Amino acid sequence: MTPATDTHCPYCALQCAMTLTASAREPVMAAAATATAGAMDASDGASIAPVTVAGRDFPTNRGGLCKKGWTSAELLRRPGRIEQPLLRGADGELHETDWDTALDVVVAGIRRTQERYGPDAVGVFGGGGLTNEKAYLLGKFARIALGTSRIDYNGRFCMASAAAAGTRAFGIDRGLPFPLSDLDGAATVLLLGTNVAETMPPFVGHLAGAQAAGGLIVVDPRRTPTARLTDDGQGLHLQPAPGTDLLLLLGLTHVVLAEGLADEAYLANRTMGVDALRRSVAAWWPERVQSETGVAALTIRRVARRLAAGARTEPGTGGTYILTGRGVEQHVDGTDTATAAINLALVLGLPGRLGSGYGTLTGQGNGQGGREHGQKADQLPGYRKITDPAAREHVAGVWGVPAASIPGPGIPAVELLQSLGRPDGVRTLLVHGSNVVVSAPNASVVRRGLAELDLLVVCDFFLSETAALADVVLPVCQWAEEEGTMTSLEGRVIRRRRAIDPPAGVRDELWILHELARRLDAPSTFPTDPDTAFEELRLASEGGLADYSGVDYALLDSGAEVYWPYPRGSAGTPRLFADRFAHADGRARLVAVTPRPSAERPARGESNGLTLITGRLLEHYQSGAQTRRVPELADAQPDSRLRLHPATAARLGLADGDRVEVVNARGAARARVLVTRDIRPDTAFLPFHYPGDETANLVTSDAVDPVSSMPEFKTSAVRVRRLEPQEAR
Ligand SMILES: Nc1nc2c(c(=O)[nH]1)N[C@H]1C(S)=C(S)[C@@H](COP(=O)(O)OP(=O)(O)OC[C@H]3O[C@@H](n4cnc5c(=O)[nH]c(N)nc54)[C@H](O)[C@@H]3O)O[C@H]1N2
Ligand SMILES: Nc1nc2c(c(=O)[nH]1)N[C@H]1C(S)=C(S)[C@@H](COP(=O)(O)OP(=O)(O)OC[C@H]3O[C@@H](n4cnc5c(=O)[nH]c(N)nc54)[C@H](O)[C@@H]3O)O[C@H]1N2
Ligand SMILES: [Mo]
Repeated sequence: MTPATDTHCPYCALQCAMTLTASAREPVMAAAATATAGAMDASDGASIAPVTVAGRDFPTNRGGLCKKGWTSAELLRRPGRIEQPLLRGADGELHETDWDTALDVVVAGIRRTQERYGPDAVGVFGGGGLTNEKAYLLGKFARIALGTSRIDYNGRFCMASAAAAGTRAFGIDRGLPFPLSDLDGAATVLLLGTNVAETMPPFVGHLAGAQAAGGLIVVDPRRTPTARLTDDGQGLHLQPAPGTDLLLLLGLTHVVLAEGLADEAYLANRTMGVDALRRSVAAWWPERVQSETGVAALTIRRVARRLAAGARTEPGTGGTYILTGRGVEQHVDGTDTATAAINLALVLGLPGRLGSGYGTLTGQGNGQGGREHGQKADQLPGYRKITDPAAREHVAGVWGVPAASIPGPGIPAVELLQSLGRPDGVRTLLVHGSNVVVSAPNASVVRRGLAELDLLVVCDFFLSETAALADVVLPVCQWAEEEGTMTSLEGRVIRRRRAIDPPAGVRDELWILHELARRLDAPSTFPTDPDTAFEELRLASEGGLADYSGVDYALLDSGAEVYWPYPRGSAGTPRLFADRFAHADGRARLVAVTPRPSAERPARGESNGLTLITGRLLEHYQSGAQTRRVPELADAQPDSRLRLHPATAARLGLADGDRVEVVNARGAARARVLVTRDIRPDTAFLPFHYPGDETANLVTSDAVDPVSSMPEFKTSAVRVRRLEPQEAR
């Protein structure tokens, strides 16, 4: 038995602590505990070391894990793992090759594209699941090994609007500016557009205090498992029409101001812009908001008073928190909606107050760290702006290159994907940690663009739907095979630990970047070991907003609680904003926002026009590239189910289990009907975890928020059409 390894879950930003135990060559025990993986793997039978997962006590998950966490080790040795580089041959198929050949093909392709079309014709698409070390070096690789500005990542689909709103209001973007366990003492928690009971199950434990106090308030067009936590007097579920949260928030802020519930001293001392804010909410009285959102005026008043009551308790006891998720952010006005939530929190005086606050729930495993260290189009490490001359000088100094050699800002993810294959667009694309064929909006455009590329290179451990289209697939280490750091949704920096050896033909992504940079005669260094990479990241981040300069592996390994900003010589920052916000004058900005119409409301006169919202199921993670390969998870949710209200199903003549197509001008996604009372009659819901003709993103819009460039995943105008038996599979 090898010793147990303490690490964290590979999936979401909660980063639940777990212990992995790998045992060498154990006898296969049929139907071994579900948390023991590998035992049932027939393909390479005896060579498989079963890895056992156990929840570990930690302030966020307190020993708990969800179904995905418990089964995560299954993926370490599934059949289908890519164990050698793959190269598309003249026959159009992918064939195994050796590393030298694969890397030479990649470098020759990059050179060809650069010579013909210039450096910006080579693009890089990163991911919020990459460790800090990999995300940092990917940004560096793009800028100085490829010399391209064309790098962005899937966090643009995920956190960009909340990040933009946080930066605009507070001057800094850390999803939760307080430790998650602070929520335990709250009497009131307003959850806007987040379904934590399915997306971060162990999070629910932190809501117990608010539930017991009758103060959990969930805003979701669906009666989700999270909304059901409010049953039996434990709180309230508000079920607005999709995309109307901004109005609801204006209404709540209106009531707080109109009823004298605002923290006027806080507004005067700690904020700017209150006069414009007052004017902007003046006309949004509750009855008017009711007619737009469907939430009763009485309820709006009740919620505003409840939020304010918590805001006026002794600091640290029975406070109020306002938290947002993708449900309110993935809209064309997502930044403004998150801003409206921040405005409400500021008017109540919550941010920076002990035991109260505002936050957004970061999604991907390293969604927080992944948006700090330079894989974003407009960014350099340490959350620096790539347009800021001082930032460029600093980072160029660390890299040992002239500042002028660092390209300027690139283009955001959706625009980058729209440019694929165009003469003036990206013609060679390197993908690290995203399955865009399934997860990007308006997916058929992305599929066409990928097919037009001169060269597509995908690093992955499975043949994801995107990797399956690649010219070169480079197999990389999985979470339990690599070392590094992740930054959780709390802004807490944690260690990812190697528990087992990767398969012999698989390489660490740092090694791949190093080898490509070397072959491209890149300046500077591309360290292959994560510790050295982190040492460089520390220096590059020093003095930036996301300053990690006081953090090192020894500190992290000591078990210390490490929250950024952590400047050298400091003790880190578990709680932000106690005395000041990050703007130069220390004040938060109230930014007046107004609703904007969306093209995705159902067309009038359309008899079965519905608003489609998309989101997540407990059992699947994102594009499903990983979880669809875990039998227990795939069996539980084998195919895409369209949630429809019974009245809507009856109107459309549809019954549970019917095969349908969800259609609009962009495309069609297939699903089976699931009739449920847990959704509004004007709304339908599809999970986005499925490939092929079940891909929900075949109908979503690639319209983006003007501030954050985040796409509108959460509202699409659709019709539903029954598939005739001969059409159904
Ligand atoms: N099981 C599982 N867990 C995950 C993930 C996963 O794929 N699967 N992904 C991780 C990642 S990257 C992320 S970003 C998080 C996302 O975590 P969440 O934000 O919790 O997830 P979603 O399901 O995308 O959206 C949340 C809710 O928003 C609601 N919603 C849709 N439209 C609206 C609207 O207009 N207004 C309001 N108020 N609500 C609306 C949906 O009904 C849905 O229940 O989850 C993380 N955890
Ligand atoms: N309709 C709709 N679409 C959505 C959303 C929605 O709510 N509705 N949500 C959006 C959101 S919030 C997000 S975050 C995106 C996520 O969607 P994607 O960006 O597609 O994320 P994943 O499915 O996690 O894809 C990650 C891929 O990278 C691989 N991978 C994992 N770790 C690593 C690594 O360390 N290195 C490399 N090279 N590969 C790795 C995995 O095997 C997988 O194939 O989807 C977005 N798309
Ligand atoms: Mo996400």
